Order: sequence, then C-alpha cells, then structure tokens
Amino acid sequence: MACTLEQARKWIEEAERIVVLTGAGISAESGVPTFRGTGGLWRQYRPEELATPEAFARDPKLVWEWYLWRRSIIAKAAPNPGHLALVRLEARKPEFLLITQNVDGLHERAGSRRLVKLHGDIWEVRCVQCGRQERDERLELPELPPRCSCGGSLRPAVVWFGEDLPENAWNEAVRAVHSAQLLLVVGTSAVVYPAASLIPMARTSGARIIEVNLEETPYSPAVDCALRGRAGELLPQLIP
Ligand code: BJW
Ligand code: ZN
Repeated sequence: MACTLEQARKWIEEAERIVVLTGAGISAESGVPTFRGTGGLWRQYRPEELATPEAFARDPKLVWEWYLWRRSIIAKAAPNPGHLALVRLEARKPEFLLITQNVDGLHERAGSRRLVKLHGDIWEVRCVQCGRQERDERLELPELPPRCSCGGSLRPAVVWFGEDLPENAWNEAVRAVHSAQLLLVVGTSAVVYPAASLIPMARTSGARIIEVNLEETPYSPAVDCALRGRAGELLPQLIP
C-alpha cells in the first residue's frame, strides 16, 4: 500500500517495540554492491553460484576471490545516513532490534548495538575441519583457501544457500518480530528465506509494516506502507 512519509513517521514515533530488517540495499549508498539487480554480478557469476557450500568444495579459490573483492570494497566504505538513522532509532525505543542479512559490518561501525546478524560476518572465518571461528580482517591472503592451524581450509563465516542460519540469531529475530508493534523493512528484495518469512510473520502477529525500497518487492502489496526511494534519503526523514 502506498502512504505518505508523514504517516509512516508518525507510526514510527508512536511505536514502543520496533524491529528493523535490513538487506543489501541499505549499504548500496555506501558503495557496496547489492546481490540482485544492476551491479549484482561479479565477473560472469550470480551470487547463487558462488554462495554455496558446493561452490566452495569445487573451487575454494574462486569463492575466496569473490569474498576478497567484496572485502576490499567494504573496507573502503563508510556507514551512510541510513545506517545512522537506525542508530538514532535504537536510542529512542525501549524495545528495539535490528535484524540484518548483511555481512558487511556497517551497522556495527555506525554504532548499532541491539543487532542480530542472520547471515554471518564477512570479517570472520571458520575452519571446515575443526569448526574454529575467528576474526580475520585481511584483504590479501598468502594462499587461497587460507589454512587453519589444524590443516583444514578456512572459509568465510557466512551463511550460504542450503545452510542453516545461526540458531541463536534466528530465535532472537523470531521472538522480537512476534512482540513487535512495527516492522521496518529496508533495502531487501525479500526473496531469500527464511529471512523474508519474518515479514509475513510480523503481519500474522499484528505488527504494522513499513517498507523502504527503491523497487517493488513480493511483499510490497501486503505492507501497510511502501515507500519508494533511497534508504539513505528516506530513513533520515522518517527518523529525524
Ligand atoms: C535499495 C537501495 C537503496 C537498492 N535504498 N533500497 C522457501 C522458499 C524458497 C526457497 C527457500 C525457502 N526456504 C529456504 C529456501 C532456500 C534458500 C532460498 O531462500 N532460496 C531462494 C533464493 C529461492 N534459503 C537458504 O538456503 C537459507 N537456508 C535455509 O533455508 O536453511 C534451511 C535449509 C537447510 C538445508 C536445505 C534447505 C533449507 C540460507 C540463505 C543464505 C543466504 N545467503 C546470502 C549470502 C550470505 C553471505 C554473503 O554475503 O556472501 O545472503 S545470499 C544473499 O541474499 C545474501 C543476502 O543477505 C541475501 C538477501 O539479499 P538482499 O539483502 O535482499 O539483497 P538483494 O540484492 O537481493 O536486494 C537488494 C534490495 O535493495 C533490492 O530490493 C533493491 O531494490 C534495494 N535497493 N539500493 C533502498 N539505495
Ligand atoms: Zn581447524
């Protein structure tokens, strides 16, 4: 449903329990490419071909090259006014949770603290053999794939297609959505599950839903307010 910015601002102001769900679109204005749509391709590959455990097993060097390319872009990027507006919102609301599908760390760098990351973190690695996970902010690696001290290959500690989401993060997200009065959905194509299912879940438990996106998504017709535009421009107006 279309609605005015004024109406959406009022709903945000009134709600005490707010959940925000973000996707790659919120980081687009920081210069980080989204997955789908224009600029979503790397060389000739689609994310669905690289973000899988099968792709890593087949060609770990290729998958690591993609992640190192993304790391190099993210390292140069800075949080934008959209990220900063969500930090302000967190400070104003007694109950607040920011749920992100992004792995870029820009929400943390902006100052968001009540945050759950559904798809992991591009700045962490995990050993495929012993499971050890650690922070790794290198932009160049001596060998691809890098090795754990146990000899196993290290992979990015992110969630690929066919893999389960981190259980604690997912449970916390579901709990928050169930008690939310308002869900603000920002910059996600809402086609990747189970993250996208948080939107109908909020609807079922009676929350109002506001969507901020450049384009229409599968859930646009079902939300209370669909605002078309850039997150970095609309969020500062919604959360002045
Ligand atoms: C702007 C803007 C601006 C631009 N301002 N807006 C139910 C139905 C169908 C399929 C499934 C299902 N349940 C599970 C599945 C399978 C699968 C799935 O969803 N497939 C579909 C794609 C068909 N899901 C999974 O496999 C998940 N695991 C799972 O379900 O486990 C259980 C299980 C186990 C075993 C077998 C089966 C099930 C895991 C999903 C993991 C997703 N991983 C990735 C990669 C993460 C690591 C990395 O970053 O490399 O996560 S894929 C990629 O997509 C990434 C993102 O987080 C995710 C979502 O993308 P997002 O953020 O929405 O970005 P875009 O690019 O799609 O959209 C950007 C949007 O911004 C657009 O709308 C623009 O218009 C907008 N925009 N600029 C505002 N300035
Ligand atoms: Zn190991």
